[in-house]
Amino acid sequence: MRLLSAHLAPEIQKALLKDIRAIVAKAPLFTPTMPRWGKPLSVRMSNCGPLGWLSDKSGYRYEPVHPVTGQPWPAIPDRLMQLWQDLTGYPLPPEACLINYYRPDAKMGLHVDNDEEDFDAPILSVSLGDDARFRLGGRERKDPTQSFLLQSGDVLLLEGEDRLAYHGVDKIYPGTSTLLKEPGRINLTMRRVTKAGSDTRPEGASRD
Ligand code: MD3
Ligand code: FE
Repeated sequence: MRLLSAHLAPEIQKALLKDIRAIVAKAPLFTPTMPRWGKPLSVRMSNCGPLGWLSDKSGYRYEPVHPVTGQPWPAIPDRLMQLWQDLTGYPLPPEACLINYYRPDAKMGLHVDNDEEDFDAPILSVSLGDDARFRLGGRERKDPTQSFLLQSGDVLLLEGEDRLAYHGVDKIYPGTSTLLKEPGRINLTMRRVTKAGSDTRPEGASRD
């Protein structure tokens, strides 16, 4: 894991927030639920990009359309595409940018991100708004964990071994940032989902 503290200047954070507001106006935040029993998660979500992550009674998965509006997800903002390019150097663009919205009482339990096909691609995450206590463990749930503070403007790059590590968000510290109008936190997580552009190319097309 590479934590780039205060990577995004306040003006950039504001511009990014404006981009996210425009996305959420078209693709409203929804409340995902746990697979099978349908217990709501405390984090609300939306997405941008060709694919969006969601969770409902049928399970965790990526979908090309919003679960409520049935519309395609809005495009990933150029400045996020650029950030992916600059920081990951990965040859393929991200396909999904998950938008997590945490009110002060929201948290995210320890989990692994493994609904993607491409585990070789890194994950890039951006934090906006109030501080959060983030926990990173190992490949197994019982492995020891370490806690970090994530602050507005921080960028996290997950690659290699940490790509499949357990992680979660234990706590939001309301009132620690003035970026958002209300107490809370936004996290953006960019991911490559499919291997080598299988979604956008005709069957059997050459990649070079
Ligand atoms: C470490 N989000 O959306 S972002 C998620 O702050 C998620 O909203 C958290 O976990 C949040 O899945 C953490 C940083 C992050 C993202 C993916 C990871 C850390 C990760 C994948 C592996 C290990
Ligand atoms: Fe995660």
